[in-house]
Amino acid sequence: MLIRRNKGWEIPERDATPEAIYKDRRQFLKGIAAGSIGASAAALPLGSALAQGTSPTADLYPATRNPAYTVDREITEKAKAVTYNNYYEFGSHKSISSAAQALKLRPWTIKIDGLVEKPIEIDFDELVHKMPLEERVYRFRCVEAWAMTVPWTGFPMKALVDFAKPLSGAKYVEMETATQKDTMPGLRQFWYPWPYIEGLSMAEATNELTLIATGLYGEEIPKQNGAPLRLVTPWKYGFKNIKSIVRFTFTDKRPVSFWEQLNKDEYGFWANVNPKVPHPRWSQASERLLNSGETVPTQIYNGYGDYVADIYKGMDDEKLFM
Ligand SMILES: Nc1nc2c(c(=O)[nH]1)N[C@H]1C(S)=C(S)[C@@H](COP(=O)(O)O)O[C@H]1N2
Ligand SMILES: [Mo]
Repeated sequence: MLIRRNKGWEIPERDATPEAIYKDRRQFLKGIAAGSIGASAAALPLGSALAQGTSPTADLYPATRNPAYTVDREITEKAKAVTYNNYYEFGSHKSISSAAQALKLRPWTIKIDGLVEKPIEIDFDELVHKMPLEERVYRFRCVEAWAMTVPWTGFPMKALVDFAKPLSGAKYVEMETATQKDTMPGLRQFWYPWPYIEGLSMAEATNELTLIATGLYGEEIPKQNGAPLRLVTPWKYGFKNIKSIVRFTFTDKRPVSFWEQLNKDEYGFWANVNPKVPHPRWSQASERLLNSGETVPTQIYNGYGDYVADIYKGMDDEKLFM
C-alpha cells in the first residue's frame, strides 16, 4: 500500500524547476526564432541552461506532475541521481556520468517491429511529440540493494503499444539499447553480450505504472540516466529499466535479457522486488537510500503490489523474484 505523508504537489523547493526559468527558456527560444538574439546558439557555453534550451524537445519540460503517484520518501537529491549510475556501455562502475556525455542523441531513430500491423522507424523527436507526457515520482530499487526516489517525466508505455498496433500473437516486447562504438567504451569489453536487451510481457508493458521516461527532475533526461528514452518499471529491479532504447520488437518468444544471458541463476526475466527472496550472493531484505545513506526495509514489489500483483496470479511455477 502506498502511504502518503506529503501531498503530491508538496515537493521540496529545490526539486521543482522554477517557473520563471522555464518561461525564460521559452522566451529565449522565441527570441532565436525571431532572430532577435545576436549570439548564435552554438557559441553558448556547453551545459548552460541556454545551450540546453536549443534541444528540439527541451520545451516539453517540465510536464505536469500526476498526483496519483506519491511516495513516503524524500526525493533523492538530483546531484546524486545523476552521478551514481549503472550504464555498462560507458564503464562497469558507478562514475560514468562524464563519459556518458559523449553519447550522440541526434539523429535518434527508433524501430518498432516484429509482430505488429506494420513495422516502422520513427525519429525520437517525432515520437515524443505524439506521446502524452507527465511527471511521476517513483521509488527505484537496484538489485544491488540501493534505492532512490526520483521525478521522471515520460509517457505510459501503453501509449507506445497502442501506437505500435501489435498483432494478437504478440506476448512480449523486447527492447534494445543503442550501440555507439565510437562513444561507448564499454562495448570493447567483448565478454558482455551487447547490445543490452530487456523485455516485458504484454501485461507488464501495458500496466499503468510502466513508463517510458524522457525526462528527469523537470528537464530532459541526462545522458547517463538513459537519454533520450528509457524504461521505468518501479516494481522491478533496476536492471530491467533499459536505457537509450533504439528498438521495440513485439514477439511470441520470451526475450533473454543482457543480465540473464550473463548469469541466469542470478538475474532472471521477471526480476520483481521481494525482500524475502535473497540474491544468491546477498540479502534483499533491506536497501540503502542514495539520499541519506539510511538503510530501510525493502517492500514486496517495491511497494507497488496494488498495481501489479494481479499480473502474476497463477504463475507460481515461475521465478518471479529474481
Ligand atoms: N543500456 C543499459 N541500461 C541499463 C543499465 C546498463 O548498464 N545499460 N544498467 C541498469 C541498472 S543495473 C540500473 S540499476 C539502472 C540504473 O539507472 P540510473 O543510472 O538512472 O540510476 O539502469 C539499468 N539500465
Ligand atoms: Mo541495477
